[in-house]
Amino acid sequence: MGRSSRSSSSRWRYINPAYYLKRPKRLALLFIVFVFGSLVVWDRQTLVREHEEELSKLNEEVTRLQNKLGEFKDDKSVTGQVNTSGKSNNANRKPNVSDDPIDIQRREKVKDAMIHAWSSYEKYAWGHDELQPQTKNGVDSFGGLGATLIDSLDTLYIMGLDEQFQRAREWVANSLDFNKNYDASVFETTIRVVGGLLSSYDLSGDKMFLEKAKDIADRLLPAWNTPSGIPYNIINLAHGNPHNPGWTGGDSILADSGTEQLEFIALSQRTGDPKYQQKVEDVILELNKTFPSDGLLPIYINPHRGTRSYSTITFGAMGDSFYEYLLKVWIQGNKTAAVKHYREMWETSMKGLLSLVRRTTPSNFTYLCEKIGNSLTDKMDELACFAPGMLALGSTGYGPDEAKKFLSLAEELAWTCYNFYQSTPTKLAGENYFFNSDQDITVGTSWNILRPETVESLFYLWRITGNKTYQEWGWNIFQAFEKNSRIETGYVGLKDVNTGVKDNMMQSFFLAETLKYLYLLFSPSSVISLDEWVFNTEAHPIKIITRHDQVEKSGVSGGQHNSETLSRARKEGRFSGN
Ligand code: DMJ
Repeated sequence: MGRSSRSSSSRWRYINPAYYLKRPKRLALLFIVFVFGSLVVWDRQTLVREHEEELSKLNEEVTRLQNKLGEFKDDKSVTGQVNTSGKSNNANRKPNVSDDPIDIQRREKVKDAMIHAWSSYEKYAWGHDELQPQTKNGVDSFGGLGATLIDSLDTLYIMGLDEQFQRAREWVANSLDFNKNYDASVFETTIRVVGGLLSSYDLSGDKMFLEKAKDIADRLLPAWNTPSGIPYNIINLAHGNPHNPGWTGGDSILADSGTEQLEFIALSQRTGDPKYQQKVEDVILELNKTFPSDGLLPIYINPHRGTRSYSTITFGAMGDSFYEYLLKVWIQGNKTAAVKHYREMWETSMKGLLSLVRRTTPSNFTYLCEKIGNSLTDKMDELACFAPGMLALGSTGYGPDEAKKFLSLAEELAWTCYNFYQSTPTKLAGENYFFNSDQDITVGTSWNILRPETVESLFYLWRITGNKTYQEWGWNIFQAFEKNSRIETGYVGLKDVNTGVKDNMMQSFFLAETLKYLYLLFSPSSVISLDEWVFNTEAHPIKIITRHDQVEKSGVSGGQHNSETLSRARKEGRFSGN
């Protein structure tokens, strides 16, 4: 007993600091053991991390090689991964008649980028809205609807990433739940979720996607129940209660209210239920009642009175896609009389756009001003860089002289947008630019969040002019993303395009839009042909379905007859999914 207590007390002395203070050699020994131990642990952790990274790279490589093998087996002479027939993924690939070897190489690189972005999302943020690559976690910036997953579906499909598409499809079928007590943005949910699901349906023919699109659209629909028909911009997905954000002073935002037409018209066409189309077309009819002679609307509209509030006019944030959809609904409607008023409104707005065009000194860069009241601001958002693409796409509907004028304006604006990228040390564009006399372009807000607008325009210009310069510009932008934004665990934006300091967010539109437009920039024009498909503002291709031209023949124009036309067409069975 006495012995054991002595021996235990002698063991305790080893944890008494005084013991070591009297014995410096033992203290030194203890320190060396501690340092050595820490090194061993640290080294093991580094090895594990390196091993994990190596493994993830190997996995990506395996997926890439598997895909290559799949393509090779399917058809040695085809280029596109896309199936535009709406049946199975590997059917109906277009022959590789005029495919350039450099294009093939480049789109493989873009596909590798998609595999890297997607694998990172799968690994660290599966089912969440977006991946934060630096901290390796998911965040639910859109209410937990799997925004990146849904936004990526059609890109995966077009690139022929079949296994990834199937895994994502299973998640949508089994885990996607819209019954969320969450105040969702009607605009963001429509362009990403409704658009992504409809596009997946059009590409794959899988009815499950259509059912899901209908489910979420039904939850959004009460937002249009306002006295003017201009929708509220926020709605709770589980409980309804539509309203506008506090910071707009009760107003609805122009882009948020006029960028649901493509998706909801497509939904009516595919379900045979006119209610979706009716709601969104009424918005345009309401705006058309008092449409100004320059076709430019301020960003705030009162949903009760349908009137415009004193606010900025812009082709950038909060205005942009309203103008885009005027043109695209006309294209979606087969340019028939039933959609003539969309084209007319768009052409009016393009007259307004011309009034905002200015040129810099000394280099003569063309840009679009913003306007409030009668005064112009020499500022342009990168977001407005969708406009060159829109002008190129719309130019084909004009007579020869006007077409030439608008195409040439599109080319000038695209050159400016490309220089938004080229003018910074990282070769990535900032969020907006100012144009001061004798200084050409100066970056304002200097972050870059992986936005797509410039490559989107380069894609349209390449398709419409066939000028390879646009491919070169797109390739340079892609390389700048690879250099500055690619990290081991995905892609991130930059907090500052001057310093290259990175942020911690992989935006879902990087996979939906930026990488898709880049991939298509290096693909033959038969892959998602612009004659058969129209892209929504989140780059989700929607199949163009023939609108009945009976309205055209009777000389009646205007959407007020569309619901009648639609239900007649439904009875005649002309609105099937594909
Ligand atoms: C996307 O969500 C859409 O392109 C939208 O129209 C504008 N903003 C982002 C991309 O920048």
